[in-house]
Amino acid sequence: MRVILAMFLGALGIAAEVSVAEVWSRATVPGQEAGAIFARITGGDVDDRLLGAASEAAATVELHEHAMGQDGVGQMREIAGGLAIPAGGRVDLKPRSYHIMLIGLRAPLAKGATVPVTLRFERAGAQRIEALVLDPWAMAFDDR
Ligand SMILES: [Cu+2]
Repeated sequence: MRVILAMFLGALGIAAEVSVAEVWSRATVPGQEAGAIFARITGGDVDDRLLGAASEAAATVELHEHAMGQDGVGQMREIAGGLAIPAGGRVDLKPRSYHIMLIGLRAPLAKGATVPVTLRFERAGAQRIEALVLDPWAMAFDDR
């Protein structure tokens, strides 16, 4: 079915682009000034790359990855050069892995609210998405 659809779209000259689903974040607790956004990204017909993100919800927005430090403590750092999204592949932004970091939240994130974010892809361009705010301890989109 997937192949047939690809052929059909190909015949129309329409390329399947990157798609983003299950976009979520966590409600903040008092005093918390940073948040993270998670999502499932599915590659399109061609290799692409997530270069960055922007949101009016925070002063600074960065693409982060999680790494284990030499002391065994998890650390976050900015992804240099963006995140590869292979054609037909799937990349999950999830806790303790890749995420979009919101630094300097302009307002607390309340459960049930949505956070607008614009993702910038190398080939697919800008994609506006909305993250659903879940519980502060949520570990996946289904934790509701
Ligand atoms: Cu981070």
